[in-house]
Amino acid sequence: MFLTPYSITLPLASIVDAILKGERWAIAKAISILEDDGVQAREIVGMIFKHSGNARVIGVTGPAGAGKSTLVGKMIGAYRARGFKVGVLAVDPSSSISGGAILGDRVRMQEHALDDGTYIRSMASRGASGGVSSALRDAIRVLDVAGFNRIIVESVGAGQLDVKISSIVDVTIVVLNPQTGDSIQAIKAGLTEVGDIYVVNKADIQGANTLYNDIKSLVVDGRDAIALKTVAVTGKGVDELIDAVEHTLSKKLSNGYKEMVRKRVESELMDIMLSMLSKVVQERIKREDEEHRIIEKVLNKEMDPYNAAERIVAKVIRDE
Ligand SMILES: Nc1nc2c(ncn2[C@@H]2O[C@H](COP(=O)(O)OP(=O)(O)OP(=O)(O)O)[C@@H](O)[C@H]2O)c(=O)[nH]1
Ligand SMILES: [Mg+2]
Repeated sequence: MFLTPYSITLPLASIVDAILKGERWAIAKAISILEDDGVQAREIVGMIFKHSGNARVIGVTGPAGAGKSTLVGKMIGAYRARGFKVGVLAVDPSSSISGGAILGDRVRMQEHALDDGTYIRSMASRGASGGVSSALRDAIRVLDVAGFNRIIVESVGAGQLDVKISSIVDVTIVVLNPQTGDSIQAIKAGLTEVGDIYVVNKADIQGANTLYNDIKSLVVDGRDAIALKTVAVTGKGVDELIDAVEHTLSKKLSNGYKEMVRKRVESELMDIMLSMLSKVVQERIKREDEEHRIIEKVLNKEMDPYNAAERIVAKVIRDE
């Protein structure tokens, strides 16, 4: 069935068998392979894809230091108490610079590290040529087929990624805190449209009520969203948060879910196609330069950049 050499196919197939049995070593191995983004990654996806689609995925995003990891740690406990198996993927934009954030997340979530119904993993947002979105979508699939029925994705709201997350997950939680003027930050970072649930964390700190009221009036009112207050360090408000997530999930499932999933598939295909095309175009521009000195022609003003680009695109389309 697989056209790859036997020596590669066999271990992958046994990794996939082990994933389907929920074995942790296999999950870890598979996600590492996905991060490397080679042929093996595609083969794994090919083998698990038909089994996927059972888990519900919850995105937790928001500015750095808002308390996302602490909150996710408490959410794990609350979901475990309700009998769910919980997978956590922490997408970590800073890990290419230092391992500090990963370590911090592990510490905050470590009380669950030995629990069989919990799997926690940090993913670097660098690397994969399809961008973090593809590796993340596939890592979610791995946890999904391994039997985790609630998967939480933590990402720092540091730009594009947080907005993208909302097109990958089922429910998006935006976490803000009163320490850093977060209502303005949220508005600036484009977080006002992506959230289903807005959490004002650190409700034990002065300014939480003001932020909560601002978020309610600026972001939530008039939209189909929920605002909540939590104290992640103590777990206060976390049960209400889980209730809100589950309420939002069942509402979405009964109304417009098919359309949402359809859009999600479309956006995944776009990501994959653009990444494939980008490789083709990169190779092509190299070849055009070698064969026709195309870059030099633009440099020498023999051709304008649009003309040059158009010529290359035309050749790519005609597959010359
Ligand atoms: N007072 C108070 N501090 C909190 C609360 N929740 C989290 N913190 C503290 O806020 C700091 C940041 O918490 P994290 O959970 O690491 O925040 P984060 O949003 O995951 O941070 P990044 O992943 O770095 O963006 C830690 O020192 C926490 O102990 C809370 O409810 N109240
Ligand atoms: Mg964190």
